[in-house]
Amino acid sequence: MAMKTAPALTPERQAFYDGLAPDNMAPLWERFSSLIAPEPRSIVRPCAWSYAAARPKIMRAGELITAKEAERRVLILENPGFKGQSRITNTLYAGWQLILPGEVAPNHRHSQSALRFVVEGEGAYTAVDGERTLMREGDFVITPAWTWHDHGNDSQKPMVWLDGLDIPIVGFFEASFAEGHADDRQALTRPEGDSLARYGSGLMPEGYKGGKHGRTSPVLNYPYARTREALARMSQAGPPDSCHGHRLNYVNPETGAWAMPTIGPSMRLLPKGFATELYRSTDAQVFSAVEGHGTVTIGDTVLSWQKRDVFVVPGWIKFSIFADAESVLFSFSDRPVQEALGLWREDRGNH
Ligand code: 1HN
Repeated sequence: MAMKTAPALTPERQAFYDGLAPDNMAPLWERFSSLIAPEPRSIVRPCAWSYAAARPKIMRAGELITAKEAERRVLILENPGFKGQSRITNTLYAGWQLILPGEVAPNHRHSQSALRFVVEGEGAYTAVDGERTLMREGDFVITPAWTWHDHGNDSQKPMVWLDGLDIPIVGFFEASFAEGHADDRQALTRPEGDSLARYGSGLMPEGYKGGKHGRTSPVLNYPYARTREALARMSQAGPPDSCHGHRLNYVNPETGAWAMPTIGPSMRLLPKGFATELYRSTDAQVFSAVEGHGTVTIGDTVLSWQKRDVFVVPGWIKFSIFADAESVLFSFSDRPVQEALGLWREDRGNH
């Protein structure tokens, strides 16, 4: 049953309400329905960003400012439902970051957790907590909260990756701390590939108690080659899920839970010609296409996407993704937070 609508507004009542405002009080019964929605109605708008269209602007940014001067040279992907607020969804930030050959993005740390999803280039690095990883297209890389991190590009080609951060979540709690470092590049204490070997190989070091980065995965880089291989084998072994295709979530190998406490990353493979069944969940999802091309229908909106494009599906609106060619899509959302708070819901459309 629908809940009550607001009671009638009489002049007497209005005068009473006006008299409450200076005392920093207000009548709940006037606001009830806007405070407690019967079901989610997201402010997030369905939206797509074409990488081909954006690339000249990303490269122009590279002519206008260095990574060092900018601290991070990023074009923010801003949802039109949140103009001026640097959000791609209600709870998450995203942007395309460029690092040119020879550049360094200086060492710093902050309370916000970050993910990097590599869109173009090969051989630039990010260093986190004493370990450097050389990145390739499709790699998923984690910067846990409050870890020192710097980026650099010793390759011959530009690199662009999609940043995903929990900035609005940390902002909601007014819990942001950040600091820079005297040295642009951090000291390296472990060889490349160390965290993947130790924690990301279905093995764990003897005596390791876990929690190196709190609830965040100790694996720095989940290389695309491995993820792609897993998806290929999964797709050969059985049919796709009707709503998700062949989908694998990135997890923390210590716990089996999401790889990050605030951001839930996934990768899915959709066979050529496959259309996902109508589905909705309370988390708005940000997608980055790695391979293939197709469309996504979100309510009444149809958006086209191809390799490297980003699109956003708001929470609790039915959507279907269609793949014109065999496609691989990376995605992330705030689902771990919703799950931790007991808020997450999904609806597979068939009930
Ligand atoms: C940040 O530290 C990075 O480390 C990227 O690459 C984007 C956006 C806002 C605040 C900090 C990075 C960021 C950021």
